[in-house]
Formats: sequence, C-alpha cells, structure tokens
Amino acid sequence: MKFGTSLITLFGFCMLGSIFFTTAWAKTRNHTFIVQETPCTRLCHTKNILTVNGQFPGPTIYAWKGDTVIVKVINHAKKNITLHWHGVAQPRNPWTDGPEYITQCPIQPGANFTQQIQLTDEEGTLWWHAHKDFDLNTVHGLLIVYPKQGTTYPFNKPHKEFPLILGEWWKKDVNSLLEEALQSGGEVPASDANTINGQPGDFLPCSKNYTVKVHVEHGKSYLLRLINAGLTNGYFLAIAKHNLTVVGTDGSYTKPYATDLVYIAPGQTMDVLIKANQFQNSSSHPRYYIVARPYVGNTRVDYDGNKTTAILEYETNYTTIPARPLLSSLPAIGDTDAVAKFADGLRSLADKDHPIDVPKTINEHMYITVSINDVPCPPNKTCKDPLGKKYAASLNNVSFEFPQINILHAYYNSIPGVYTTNFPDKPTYYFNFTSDDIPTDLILTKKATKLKMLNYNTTVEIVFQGTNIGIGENHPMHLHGQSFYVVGRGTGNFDKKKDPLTYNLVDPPMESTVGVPKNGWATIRFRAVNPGVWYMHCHVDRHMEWGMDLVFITKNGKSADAKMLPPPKDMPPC
Ligand SMILES: *[C@@H]1O[C@H](CO)[C@@H](O)[C@H](O)[C@H]1NC(C)=O
Ligand SMILES: *[C@@H]1O[C@H](CO)[C@@H](O)[C@H](O)[C@H]1NC(C)=O
Ligand SMILES: *[C@@H]1O[C@H](CO)[C@@H](O)[C@H](O)[C@H]1NC(C)=O
Ligand SMILES: *[C@@H]1O[C@H](CO)[C@@H](O)[C@H](O)[C@H]1NC(C)=O
Ligand SMILES: *[C@@H]1O[C@H](CO)[C@@H](O)[C@H](O)[C@H]1NC(C)=O
Ligand SMILES: *[C@@H]1O[C@H](CO)[C@@H](O)[C@H](O)[C@H]1NC(C)=O
Ligand SMILES: *[C@@H]1O[C@H](CO)[C@@H](O)[C@H](O)[C@H]1NC(C)=O
Ligand SMILES: *[C@@H]1O[C@H](CO)[C@@H](O)[C@H](O)[C@H]1NC(C)=O
Ligand SMILES: *[C@@H]1O[C@H](CO)[C@@H](O)[C@H](O)[C@H]1NC(C)=O
Ligand SMILES: *[C@@H]1O[C@H](CO)[C@@H](O)[C@H](O)[C@H]1NC(C)=O
Ligand SMILES: *[C@@H]1O[C@H](CO)[C@@H](O)[C@H](O)[C@H]1NC(C)=O
Ligand SMILES: [Cu+2]
Repeated sequence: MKFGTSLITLFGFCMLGSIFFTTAWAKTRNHTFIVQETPCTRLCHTKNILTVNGQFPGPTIYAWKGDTVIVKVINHAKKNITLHWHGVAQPRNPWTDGPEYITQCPIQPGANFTQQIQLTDEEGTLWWHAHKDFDLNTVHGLLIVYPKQGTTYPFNKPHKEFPLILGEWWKKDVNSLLEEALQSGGEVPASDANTINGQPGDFLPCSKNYTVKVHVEHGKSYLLRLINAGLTNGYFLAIAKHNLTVVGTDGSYTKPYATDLVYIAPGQTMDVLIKANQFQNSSSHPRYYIVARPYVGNTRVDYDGNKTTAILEYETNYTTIPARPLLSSLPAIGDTDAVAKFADGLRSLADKDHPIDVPKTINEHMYITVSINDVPCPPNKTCKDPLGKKYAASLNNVSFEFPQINILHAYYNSIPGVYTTNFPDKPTYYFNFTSDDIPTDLILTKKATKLKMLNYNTTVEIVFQGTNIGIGENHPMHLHGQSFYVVGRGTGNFDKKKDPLTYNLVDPPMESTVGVPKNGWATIRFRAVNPGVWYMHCHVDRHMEWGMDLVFITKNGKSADAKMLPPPKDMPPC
C-alpha cells in the first residue's frame, strides 16, 4: 500500500475521459454537513430523526481516486455527534477518523469540526456514518470513489448507477432504546422494518406509495452501489430474473462474480452490475422486485414483512402496468450455509492494474475469540438479560471499556492511566469454543481498556474464532485505518495445522469488514503501514456498545512519511 503519492491541487480540474489530460490532477472537494434533528414523515410513524442536511439517507459524496475531501461538520443537533468515513484508510491521519473516545471527543451541540478525508488506494463504493451510540441508524450516506482521471473501470462502463442502501427502521427513538438496554442490561428490541434507501417498500402497507424505483432500459447495464447500514441485520438480496455480477467490495475490485443473490454483512459495501436483459417485447414483464431479507444466525421470527423491496422498472410505452412485480425467493433467515457459499466466491481482481500484496510471512499472530457474554448485575439493581445479569461482549474475554478521554489524545500526549497495552494475542483459556454445551461459568467477562501495539510495517494475521458462549452469531468485524485480505474461513474450531492449508494467498478479497461465521472462524492478514490509533469492532452496533472492540496503535516508522500527522487545530475538546 502506498500513501502520499497522489498529487493534490486546489486548482486541479476534472476532465474525466479526456485524452488530453492523462495526468491525475487530484482535486479537493469541499462539503458542509449540518447534523440536525429533522421531522421524518414518509414512514408509518412520524418522528424526529437525526440527519445530515435534512436528508435521509444522507448526501452522497462523489470523489475520484486520490482526491481530498474536506467536510465541515456542524452540529446543530441537541446531542454530541461524530462522523466516520468508512473504509477510507486515512493515511497518517487518525485525527479525523471519527469514532467517539477512540480518536476524538464528540462534536458538541453548536460546535463544528472540519474533517479531512484523504483518498489513496480506495476505489468503488464506500460510505460515511455517525460513530456514536445508534446515530448511524439515520446518519449515513454513500462515498463514491470513481477511477481517477485517465483510467477506467475494470469492466464496461455502466449506463447508469443506482444506490441501494440497506438499513433498519424503529418506530421508537433508537438512542432511547439503546440507553434503556444499556441501563437494564437487556436486549435492544429488533427493528420494526428493514429498508432500501430509507423505505421498507410495498410489503408493508404504510410505505407503499414511496417504494423506491430503479428505472432501466432494455439492453443497458447498471451499477448498483450497495451498502449495509443496518445496526443488526445482514441481508440477502436478489432481483427477480436478473443475474447479479459482483465487481467490488469495500472499496476494492473483485473478479467479476456472477451470482443469483448477494449477501452483505452490516458495514460492508458491494458493487454489483446488472444487465437489463428482460422485457424484450410487450408480452414480457416490465417490473421486478429488488428484494432483501435479513440474515440472523439464530432463530428469530421470519415473515414477509421482514422483507424490504424496491422495484426495477423497465421503460415502457404502455400506460397500464401489471399490478405486481415479479419476486424471486431468498434463503431463509437463518441460512448460514448460503452466507458461506456467497462469501467463498469473492476474489480480488488482482490484475496488472490492480496488483495485490498478501503478506506471506507473518510477524504478529493473533487468535481472537469473539463472544457474547454477561457482566454481573450491579448490587440492588434488577438486570434484564436471561440470566438476570447484563449483556456484554468480548474479544479474547476482554470486554472493551470506553475511556472518558479519547485514546488518540492520550497516546499522542503520553497521558498515563487511560489504557493498558496488554491485549492478549491468544485466548487465556481453551475449550470447545463452538460447543452446543458450554459451561455456564464461562459466560462472564470483564471490562477493561486493553490495546494492541503494532510496530510500523509489521505483518499481522488475525484468526477470529466465533464462539457459542452466550449465543453463536455472525459477527462482522470492521477495521479502521486499513483494509485486509480475507485469506480463509470455515466452520467450528480453527485447526491450526489443517486450516492454514486451505488459505487463499493468491487472490483473496480485500475488505474492511469480515463476517466471522456463526460458530466458525475467519482469517485476515494485513501489513501495518498506517501509523495511528485504529479501532476494530463488530459492526452490529449493540455488540460494539457491549465491548466487542479492540484498539490497535500502529507506531511511527523511521522515515518522515511514516509518522502520524499532528492534530488539526479545531479538534473537538472533551
Ligand atoms: C476548501 O476548504 C479548505 C479548508 O476549509 C479551504 O482552505 C479551501 O479554500 C476550500 N476550497 C474551496 C474551493 O472552497
Ligand atoms: C465553528 O466553530 C468556531 C469555533 O467555535 C466558530 O468560530 C465558527 O463560527 C463556527 N462555524 C460555524 C459555521 O458554525
Ligand atoms: C397512497 O396514495 C393513495 C393515492 O394517492 C392515497 O389514497 C393513500 O392514502 C396513500 N397512502 C398512504 C399510506 O400514504
Ligand atoms: C443467469 O446466469 C445463468 C448462468 O450463467 C444463465 O444460465 C441464465 O440464463 C442467466 N439468466 C439471466 C436472466 O440472464
Ligand atoms: C421480523 O419481523 C418481526 C415482527 O416485526 C420481528 O419480531 C422480527 O424481529 C423481525 N426479524 C428481523 C430479523 O428483522
Ligand atoms: C416507445 O415508443 C417510441 C416511439 O414509438 C420508440 O422509439 C421507443 O423505442 C419505445 N420504447 C419502448 C421501451 O418500447
Ligand atoms: C442494597 O440494599 C440493601 C438493603 O436494601 C442496603 O442495605 C444496601 O446499602 C444497598 N446497597 C447499595 C449499594 O445500594
Ligand atoms: C465441539 O462441539 C461441537 C458442537 O457441539 C461438536 O460437534 C464437536 O464435536 C466438539 N468438538 C470436540 C473436539 O469435542
Ligand atoms: C473470562 O473472564 C471471566 C472474569 O475474569 C472469568 O470468570 C471467565 O471464566 C473467563 N472466561 C473465559 C472463557 O476465559
Ligand atoms: C516493510 O517490510 C518489507 C519486508 O517485510 C520491506 O520489503 C519494505 O521495504 C518495508 N516497507 C517500509 C515502508 O518500510
Ligand atoms: C458530550 O461530550 C462532552 C465532551 O466529551 C462530555 O463532557 C459530555 O458529557 C457529553 N454529553 C453527553 C450527554 O454525553
Ligand atoms: Cu457482533
């Protein structure tokens, strides 16, 4: 990964495809994001939601590879907020990465913070979202990175592109639900609906009139930019009678992967091509459902209302259109095999123009258990998880405790007592992690702020081991500060002799969120070349709040361009 190679000029100009300008004049693109409470009326229950610039989903940022995006974030809301640029490496600049109390203190009501987003190797679909409490639920949007001027997509240029932002909707205020759950120790209630671009679609009566439509013309191809902005659910997605070709994920290209359904975990992005090859004549059907259904690893209620729909509609000259679009079937809500089958088809493009560099020798081996746990109920309180305790979550049995001042600030200014650097590289206790019958005393965990230090340019391998402590579930682990290669995954307990033999070190997909299979394992590799403080956490938001988190500190390297930048002058104070 190379940083700092892009040429930045405020006076660069954008002449996409021009044969006269082959030099990439990366540009600076300025935006103002005003976070505010906004009445939302297009869903069953009118309520105030937190938005950026009054939009839900939020505004799209358009950029070209290597650009610098500057976003002035102004907080006109009544609560503290932070914003994160998901999947952007932010070379040497963790200061504007966003997660609350990890790299910054929140932007308080009335305050503002100008965040710089330096694009380097990322290309494709990324996104931005709030990184505090459950604000992400309504504060999110696309960040599209086009190929830099003078270069093209590694596939035929699509006629048009459409966003498909998957999400969840609660009738009640989500942050109050989170607050209640954290107080009582119990669960956050499941969402009331799943959404595409903010709309549940016409399987739910209240939003019928606002179902999202994607208009296509026969014979043309389209790029769908998918993100999963859900707080809880993964999604299967399909379009009746249309094949999907995945060409990218998490801001890097994949080998074209033809499939009839996509699985997207919370936090992930997917670039998907479709060919509008139906509706050849008046006797064929002009309307097709784009349908998504949640995947949750454990049994939950499943009914049609859980499905969210949009409609792919062909341009037609007929005034009457059939009442019902065609619908394809999707795997059941608990179909863990379908998730694995989809994930196994993802491969890095790995061609001459998109080379990859998978670490072959590893300096830091980590084996990390991923668990849902309990912490004891405070004295004289009633707690609401099934054992009368409080829900918690952990990595290697350390349940992350958020500090009161931000870790980056403490690290940069050598403030002691905020964290320790003794996060264990291995589980402290080995047992059958994925057993159906785990001794109940193993459910307890302990809160602490333990970090992992990495030397600059060290190679890291992490084997995430899902466990059945509490409950087995698919955990989408997301790393800030750089992407990683997903070299393997499997079911049950990781076998350190046999399983590494199955690793793909030739063309593994590069991602920034990996779904760790329910009661299974996943292995990632990366080279720590981005000095700074970088958060890693489950993108199921309540798991993150419960402690399924780890903070890496990548130390400075020797050369000047291997050192962290100084903080911006307007860093929000605590
Ligand atoms: C963009 O924002 C930066 C930093 O706030 C400022 O220095 C620059 O003048 C702005 N550029 C434009 C074109 O507005
Ligand atoms: C941003 O904050 C600074 C410092 O408090 C203040 O001077 C400035 O007016 C604010 N700008 C906006 C647009 O709110
Ligand atoms: C949907 O639109 C129809 C026709 O305009 C209207 O009669 C109906 O009340 C609307 N339904 C909702 C839930 O907004
Ligand atoms: C989808 O792909 C399969 C396998 O390549 C092919 O047989 C089928 O005709 C395609 N369907 C459509 C609607 O393009
Ligand atoms: C499906 O909808 C039902 C009823 O609203 C709800 O109880 C359940 O949790 C939903 N499941 C998911 C995965 O959204
Ligand atoms: C609609 O009619 C126009 C004029 O006859 C024709 O050019 C066009 O191809 C038709 N479009 C479709 C989708 O049939
Ligand atoms: C808990 O309740 C008992 C008896 O009701 C009381 O004596 C004790 O002080 C309480 N402890 C705390 C920590 O509030
Ligand atoms: C671990 O537990 C699983 C599920 O109960 C079981 O299938 C497997 O055989 C166990 N492994 C060992 C080594 O006991
Ligand atoms: C995790 O730590 C807690 C508290 O120290 C302990 O009770 C529990 O047995 C540990 N669990 C595992 C799986 O190591
Ligand atoms: C990182 O280490 C590799 C050897 O593992 C070396 O080839 C490379 O030059 C180093 N890069 C930097 C930036 O130090
Ligand atoms: C907002 O942030 C400030 C600074 O970190 C903190 O002191 C305050 O308690 C926060 N407010 C709330 C309601 O969390
Ligand atoms: Cu999780």
